[in-house]
Amino acid sequence: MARALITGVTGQDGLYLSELLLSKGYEVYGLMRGQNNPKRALVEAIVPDVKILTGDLTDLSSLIRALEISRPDEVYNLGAISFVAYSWENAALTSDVTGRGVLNALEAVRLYTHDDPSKVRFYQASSSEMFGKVQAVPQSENTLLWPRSPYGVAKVFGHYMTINYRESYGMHASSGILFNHESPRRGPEFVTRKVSQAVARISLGIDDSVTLGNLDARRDWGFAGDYVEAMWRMLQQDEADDYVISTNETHSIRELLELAFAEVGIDDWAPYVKQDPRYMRPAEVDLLIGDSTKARTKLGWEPKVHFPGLVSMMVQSDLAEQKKLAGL
Ligand code: NAP
Ligand code: F7E
Repeated sequence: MARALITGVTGQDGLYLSELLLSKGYEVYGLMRGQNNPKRALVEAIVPDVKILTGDLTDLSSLIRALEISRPDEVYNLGAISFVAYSWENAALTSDVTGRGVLNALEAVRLYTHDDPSKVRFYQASSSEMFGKVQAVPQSENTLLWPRSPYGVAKVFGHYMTINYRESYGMHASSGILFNHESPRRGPEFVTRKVSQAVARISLGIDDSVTLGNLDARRDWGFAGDYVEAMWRMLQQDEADDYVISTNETHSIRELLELAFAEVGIDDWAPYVKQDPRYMRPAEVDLLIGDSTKARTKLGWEPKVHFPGLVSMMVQSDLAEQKKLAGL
């Protein structure tokens, strides 16, 4: 039975990846931080077969301990402070967790496998935020990185450190440069979920508006369930490498609003949407659109869910959840 250790198991991707690996017969260990993590119950409810270990990406010895207990064939490093807006307000903490945490995870694997670092395969959750002020359209593995936030800068550090450990120690370390991916499990602080939740509440008469920031930003949005499949496929390759994972389509926040409100029968969303500078960012990533040709060719991966289906899935899920909460 193959064994996997996932950091960030309480997050959106950690849950989908746990489900995928369990369905493939893996023994799955999940690293969880904190002495009484409020998301523990969620993990236990959704993926009860995951074995939970405590540890923190800022604590090297906790990572080594987790490796010693789980003895994994594959490590998926999904743990991070992942909210871009928050990263300006907590830049040092974001650098420690999202950046230096990757070095800790790589170093833990190197120390744990001192005789042969290639015996544990390693996945790093890199991000399209590394492209920031984009230097090419669309963005591929060869596009120059120009991060625009402390989060993006920390991800660039982790990305190059992963490549460096591969080149220095022969580690089977791959980096997935994933574009935005969403789902009903997305945190409510991210724009897609903020909109799907608000639309559900507005259509049920619970709220009358939603307040957002920049409506003109464009993102390449895919479905998280599809993207974790790409992570797994990367670690099944003979050679470790870096791959862009994207739908190769871009849409604006305005298009997101149009589709989300249309899902509940509202054609004109404008009366329900307010804007507030507090949701604007000090430096914006205006346009992201990926070129995932390499992943499609080498990994045989492609997204199954496209933007309209994703928005519909999220709004319908929030409608069901909000109805339940309101006792409707
Ligand atoms: P998420 O829902 O925000 O999950 C982040 C996870 O990291 C949570 O389980 C969180 O645990 C954990 N974490 C935070 N600080 C930690 C620490 N100090 N030590 C150990 N774990 C810690 O993020 P996601 O959307 O699933 O994304 C997974 C990974 O992919 C992240 O690295 C993210 O940056 C990256 N990524 C995401 C996207 C996307 O569009 N979703 C795109 C590209 C890359 P708590 O629950 O305890 O906070
Ligand atoms: O913002 C605009 C905002 O917070 C998307 C993370 O998973 O994907 C995610 O980062 C866009 C931005 O995601 C609001 O200015 C407008 O242009 O949903 P988001 P993100 O910043 O793209 C990347 C790939 C990651 O790696 C990250 O971990 O939406 N926007 N109004 C807003 N965004 C938010 N959150 N809230 C608003 O009210």
